[in-house]
Amino acid sequence: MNAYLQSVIENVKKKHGNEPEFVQTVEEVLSSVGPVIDRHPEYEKLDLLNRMVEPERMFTFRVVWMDDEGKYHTNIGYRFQFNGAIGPYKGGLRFQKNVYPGIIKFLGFEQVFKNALTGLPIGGAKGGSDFDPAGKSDAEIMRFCQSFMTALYRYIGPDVDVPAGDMGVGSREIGYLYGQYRRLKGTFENGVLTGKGMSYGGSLIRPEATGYGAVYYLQNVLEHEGESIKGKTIAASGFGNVAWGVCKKAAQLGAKVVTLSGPDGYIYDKDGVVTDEKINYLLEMRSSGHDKVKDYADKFGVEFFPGKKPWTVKADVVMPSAMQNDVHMEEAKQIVANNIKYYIEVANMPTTNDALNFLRQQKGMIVAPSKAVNAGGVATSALEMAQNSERLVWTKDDVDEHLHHIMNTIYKMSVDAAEKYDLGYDLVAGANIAGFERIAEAMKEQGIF
Ligand code: 2IT
Repeated sequence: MNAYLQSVIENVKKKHGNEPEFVQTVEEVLSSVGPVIDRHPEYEKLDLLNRMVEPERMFTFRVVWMDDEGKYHTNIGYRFQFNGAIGPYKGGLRFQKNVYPGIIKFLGFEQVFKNALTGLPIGGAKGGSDFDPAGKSDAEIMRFCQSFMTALYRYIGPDVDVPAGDMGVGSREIGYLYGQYRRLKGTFENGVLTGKGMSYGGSLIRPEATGYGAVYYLQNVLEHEGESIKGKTIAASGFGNVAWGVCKKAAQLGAKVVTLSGPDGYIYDKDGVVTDEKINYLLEMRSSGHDKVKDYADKFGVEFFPGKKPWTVKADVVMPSAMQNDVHMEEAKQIVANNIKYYIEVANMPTTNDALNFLRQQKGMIVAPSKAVNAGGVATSALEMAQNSERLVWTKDDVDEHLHHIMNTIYKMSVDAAEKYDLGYDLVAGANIAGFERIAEAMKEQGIF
């Protein structure tokens, strides 16, 4: 490996030993870009790699809120504005009790490359809080969001930094966050947040976009292999917004998702999550706050496997759509043993690096990386920003067509980038390189920063 590259990775390992998720994503991304560094010696002169692994700005803030009993609680809020070279910082907020700087940093770093890969003018950021939404009342969620935004509003804006949702932050939270932003600023700047409700500037298809985009990407992969999506079975994990969108688009195209998972285990539905009733029930399960996928098994009379993940199930396609590090080495071996040809990451960093490398080495297996596969979500957020600044609303078909086109382009850019550096058909390296090239050029042209 290129010596400069190696030294940057070593530095990150030394400096961030207590943030393993961040080290993991830096190693994953940078291990792809050696050929680019070799071809562009000026990148080392400009020390681009050390600059890229250091967020432009990151800050924490105190978020104090009162529960329904009048008790005070104190959480930490985060916003890491990682890289703004190609557009305003853009990325979600995650509210989850395990949030700490290493999680926000890994998500922020991934977001930079993902956003660049969309071809749209959006920089990368991430934020959130260690606030645990489980079991909180609506009023508690509202007070928390108001307090969070009171601390954050000075540092964001439609041309500065545009947060959105992630785990634990959906349209309800975005609504409360935006209400507080508007109250504090006294302006209707709704381009400051994406994932909004339709009544105040949200975009049609944004809720579905991550899952829809993932399935459009899968279609590109299947087409490359001369196969059709019709009749394919998909083993997915998770049962949140992303898995929901995957189920919905897969069903529309004649494929079926046969597994879903939660912290309590997984369900196997041999008929697939294909009817409107089943697909809509996922939304109910999510908003109930139970966080249990067993509810699905109880309602539809399918099998439930407590405490297990769905990676032993035989299917045509695997789509991990839950969270980071969902598939480890043991599970990757199981997936290979089951002769699964398509490994399509959907959640952010769902695979450990050793498992990912193992899967990539399998002959005949196609591995697609999440930063390309799930980029339809943030891309549609950028379409929401465009609609807000144009002060108009696009039709559902308009947004869906744009999304579809963007996903095809992301796929093609990834394939082309890998070919450009003689790496063959490598969707993982291609995605990293295509994103990297765009950011590197923008940083180079903008001078020292
Ligand atoms: O991981 C992601 O890309 C998101 N959570 C969506 C970010 C966004 O700004 O829509």
